[in-house]
Amino acid sequence: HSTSQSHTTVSLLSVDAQSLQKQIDELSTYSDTPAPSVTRVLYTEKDVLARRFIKNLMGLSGLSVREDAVGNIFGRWEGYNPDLSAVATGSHIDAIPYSGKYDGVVGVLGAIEAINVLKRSGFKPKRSLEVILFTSEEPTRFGISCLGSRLMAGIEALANALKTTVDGQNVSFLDAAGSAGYTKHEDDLSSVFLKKESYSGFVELHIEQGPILEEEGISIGIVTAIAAPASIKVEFEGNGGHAGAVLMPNRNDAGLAAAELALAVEKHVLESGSVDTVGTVGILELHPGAINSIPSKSHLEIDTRDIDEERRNIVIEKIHRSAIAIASKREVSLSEFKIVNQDPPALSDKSIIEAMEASSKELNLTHKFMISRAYHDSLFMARVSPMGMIFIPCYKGYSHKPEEYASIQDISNGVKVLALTLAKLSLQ
Ligand code: HGY
Ligand code: MN
Ligand code: MN
Ligand code: MN
Repeated sequence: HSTSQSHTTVSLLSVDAQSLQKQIDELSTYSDTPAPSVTRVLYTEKDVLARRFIKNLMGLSGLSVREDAVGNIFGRWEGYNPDLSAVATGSHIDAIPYSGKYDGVVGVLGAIEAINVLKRSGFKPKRSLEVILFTSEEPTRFGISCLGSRLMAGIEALANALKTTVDGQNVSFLDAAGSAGYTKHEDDLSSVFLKKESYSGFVELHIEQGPILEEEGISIGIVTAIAAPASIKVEFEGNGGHAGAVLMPNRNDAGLAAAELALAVEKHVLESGSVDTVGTVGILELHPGAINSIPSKSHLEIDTRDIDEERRNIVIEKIHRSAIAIASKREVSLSEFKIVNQDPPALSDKSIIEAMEASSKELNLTHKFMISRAYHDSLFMARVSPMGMIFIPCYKGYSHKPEEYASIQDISNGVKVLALTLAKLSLQ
């Protein structure tokens, strides 16, 4: 294996853009909502169809496919030094309700195409290369984000919690996993934990989900850090009652308590002192949900993030104090205040940043360092392997909505940077 291997000639890197676009389009049809939206939730029938589609493509690319107990899927290209820890890449294909067809997908289909690009160029990997389809990155079904990569990172608390976790229809995680062909047995969950040194590097290709690259006309984002995400579940309970008969002084309206807390979230975020602090109440449900019945129960789910972990934690503290204050003022009970996750940020690894930057330069692609405000499976892979992320522009930064779009040209640029970065890391 002469050193010429180490200079994968850039000119030999050719992306089959037409097939890649066709694959993106076909994958988007495995959806529970009509085009152009995509809804694909963990372990549902559409998710299983999409997994089959990806496993088939991995096979066509000559990758050997394995799946772990919860459905993380690995496609491996054996290197000529197979005992060395492998280099991995990958992302997710689950999609939140009424979202788009590029979030996550670009990093799975693009990763398989990056393997094809390297094979077509005659490249031979020293360290094996693996494409990972993380079983679910979105929190949609069980309220747990990055479920597959959190488990791979060896988080015991999650393995325990999953033994009793149920979804909104009271289906247990293990029954749902079993229905999709994965484990039904709780003691299999720890088998998902990655062995130490499994990977010498992990790189994820993803759309930016922000407007910067498109606005500045830059082709590639080199991610230096991923912001710190947190999510909170809150419930208020009051006496409810007849919307006509109960006079205002006699009410303890759980719905108004929720509304007031939602505005308090906005207030605490805005007073953080930084534009990098964000807060969202994306779920707000009222029970019984009848126009003429005073809400006796309300359920909110709060997402708050910041690139500064301390500043984010102060916001969580303030939200908690407001929830208690609102409950006592309105004489409702705060029946639940549960911090579902409160994760630290992750930093990309210096050597991986260098490999991504060198690859962008060799490909003559404009690039810039930036942080990721969205979280990704990379946030947890960073706990078990040096991590890096490659961003490509997306239309007006739109994401988590059907108007999400990335051009096949931008996707192809990202695939080439990924391919060249994987080649460099594989030969290290
Ligand atoms: O919400 C996120 O940051 C990710 O796109 N699921
Ligand atoms: Mn997403
Ligand atoms: Mn994503
Ligand atoms: Mn009535």
